[in-house]
Amino acid sequence: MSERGRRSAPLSGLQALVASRHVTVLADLPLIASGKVREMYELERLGDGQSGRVQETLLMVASDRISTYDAVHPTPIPDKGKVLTGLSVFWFERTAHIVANHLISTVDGVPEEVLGRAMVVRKLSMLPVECVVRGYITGSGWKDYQATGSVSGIALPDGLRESERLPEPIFTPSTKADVGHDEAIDFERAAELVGDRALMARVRDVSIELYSFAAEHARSCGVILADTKFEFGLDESDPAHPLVVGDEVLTPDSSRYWPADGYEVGHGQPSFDKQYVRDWAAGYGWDKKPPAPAIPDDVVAGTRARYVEAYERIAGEPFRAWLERTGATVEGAAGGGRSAPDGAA
Ligand code: Q0N
Repeated sequence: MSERGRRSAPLSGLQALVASRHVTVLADLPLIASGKVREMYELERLGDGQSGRVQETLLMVASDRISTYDAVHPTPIPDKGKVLTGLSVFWFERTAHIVANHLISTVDGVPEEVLGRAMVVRKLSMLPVECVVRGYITGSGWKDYQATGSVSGIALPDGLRESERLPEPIFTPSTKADVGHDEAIDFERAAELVGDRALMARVRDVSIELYSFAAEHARSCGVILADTKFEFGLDESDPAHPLVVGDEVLTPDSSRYWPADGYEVGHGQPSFDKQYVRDWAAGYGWDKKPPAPAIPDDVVAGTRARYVEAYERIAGEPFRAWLERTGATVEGAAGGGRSAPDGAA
C-alpha cells in the first residue's frame, strides 16, 4: 500500500481505539474489557502443579489516560498508570488480612512493555454492584443528602455541611450503568441484585473495614480518604475464601483523596491529584462536556508530580522503588531505559 493510501485508509475500530485513546495492544492477548482508563486482557490458563487445579487469569493494564468531569483528556499523564498500579498493589498487600484479593503477580506473566502498570489477576465472577464507602459528605452523596436527608437509604444527622466528616463511614452501593452515571441504590436493592443477602452483608462489612483501615493510614500521611469504591467477585475455585476484592483498590481514580492540609468544612475540597487539571480547565473555559481539551505541558508536569507525591506519601517509599521492583521502564530515561537495579550505576 502507498504512503498516501496508508494514511487515508479508514482506521479499523481497534486501530482507532489505539490511536485516539493511548490503548496498548499486547501481541496475541485478547482484549476483553476497555474502560476509560484501564484495559483487561485474557491470559493463558495458569496450571497449578501443586494441586493440579487450573486458575483462569487476566491481565489488568492501567494506562496514563486521565479523566476529569467524566471525560478522558487526549493528553496522557506520564507514569500515572504505574503510580496507580503501585498504590493498588500497596493496598492489596496490606489489606489481605481483611479480605482476599485478585492480585497474583506484577512480574511473572506481565509483558515487558507494560511492566509497572499491570497485574496478573484471578478471573472472578464479578458481583453486579459497585461498593462505595463514604467517610465524608461530598459529591453525589452531598446532593442526595441536601435533597432527602439520606444517602442510599441511610438517614444522616440534620445540619451536616458540605465535606463534613460523617459520624461513621457509610456503605452506599450503586449499579454499574453501561452508559452514563452509576445509579445509587440502597442495601436491600444491592442484596436483590446479588441474590444473596448474607453475602451482601459481608461485602458491606468488608468494604467499611477496608475503607476504615485505609483512611486511618492515609490520615497519618496527611491525606484524607473522603470516599472510595470497591468491586468484588467470587472465586468458586477457592471454597475457603470465595469472596475476593478485585479491580483496583484505594487509588486516586477509585477514591477521593484530599490534602489534609487546608481541609475546611462548608465547601468542596480540592482533589489531591486532579486539581491542577480542573483549575486549568476552569480558566481555559471548557464547558466540562466531551471532548475534553488537550492539557498543556506545565499542567501535565504538575499533575504527574502530584501522582508521584501521592504514591510516596501513602506507600512511604520513593516511587523509583516501585519501578525497580517491577523492572519497569523509566519514561524520563533517554531511549526508554530500564530502571537500574539497587546499587547499579
Ligand atoms: C472485570 N471489570 C470491570 C476495564 C474494566 N478479576 C476479575 N475477573 C473477571 N472480571 C473482572 C475482574 C476484575 N477486576 C472487572 N471488567 C472485568 C472494571 N474494569 C477493570 C479494568 O478494565
